[in-house]
Amino acid sequence: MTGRVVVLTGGVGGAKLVLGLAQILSAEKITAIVNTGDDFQHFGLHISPDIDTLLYTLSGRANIAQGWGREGESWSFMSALRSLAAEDWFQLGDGDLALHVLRSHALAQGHALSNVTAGFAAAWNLQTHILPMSDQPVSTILTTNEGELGFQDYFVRLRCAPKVNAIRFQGAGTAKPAPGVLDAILDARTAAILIAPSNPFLSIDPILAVPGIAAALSAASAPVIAVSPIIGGQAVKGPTAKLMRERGLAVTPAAIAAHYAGVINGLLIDWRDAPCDPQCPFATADTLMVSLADRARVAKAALDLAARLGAK
Ligand code: FO1
Repeated sequence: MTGRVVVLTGGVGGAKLVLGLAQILSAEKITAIVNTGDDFQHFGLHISPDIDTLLYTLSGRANIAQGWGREGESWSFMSALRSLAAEDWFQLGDGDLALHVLRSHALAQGHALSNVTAGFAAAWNLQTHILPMSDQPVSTILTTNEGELGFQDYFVRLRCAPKVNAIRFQGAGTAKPAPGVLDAILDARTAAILIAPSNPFLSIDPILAVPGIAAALSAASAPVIAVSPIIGGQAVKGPTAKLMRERGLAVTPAAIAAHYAGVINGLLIDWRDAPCDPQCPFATADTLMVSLADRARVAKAALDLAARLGAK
């Protein structure tokens, strides 16, 4: 695979696939377009969880078991916060705080999120291009049986318990793709565009909601391949299957393919869900990613499917 690869990603599942790609490609050939719908203002800090998960994962700093934050983190900030009777449902580790403080400071000075993110990546010698989907704020808002909730309230404070009736991406209408996003998608050297096995509704849909991105995916010569987030009728982690059931969808690769209809050219499904006809070109693999070798295997299987389909 000599071409460049673009991957749309959010959350821990997405970071795993990007790390897998980095095992089989030189990192500077990878451009990650990262969901920022989870971004969150907390105590005056701008937190970008999906960007930070990717920075930590690619730099070997991630707390892999936890799925977010840093390995070996300390929590004196949180214990001091609790001593002051402040809300403590959202854990901010001492090292993690450095990203949030520096990002908040830079944004307050008028720097763009994409520039701040590139600065962090450079500081940690990461060659992978990590682009937020937009430099403008786009906030995932969930309409639930417990009212309207911001993403982190739903995901962390309420542990995804509320029943979700609708999801919207506040600010998407006036947001623009961040610098480099459309160029990477439309670059003739891009051989494959992957949609990571992130939550389609909460991590990928916000990216597709940024005006111009879905159209660029359709116009790109590179095939768009999604990696199914479903394994054996379940989601590996997080509320994907619960959200599908709440939408009256079967928890199957065919439902994933239908959700991405018009955007993807192929779907990589897990062998545990076969036989299944996702009504689109597909390949089957073991998509469970536990080890680093697993991550590389899934990345390779997705690129092989892209190569099989060839340029559009
Ligand atoms: N997830 C949790 O379940 N509990 C937390 O306290 C928590 C804190 C946190 C702090 C910074 C950060 O970047 C992510 C954090 N996350 C936490 C994970 C976060 O909610 C998710 O990574 C994404 O928003 C969804 O993938």
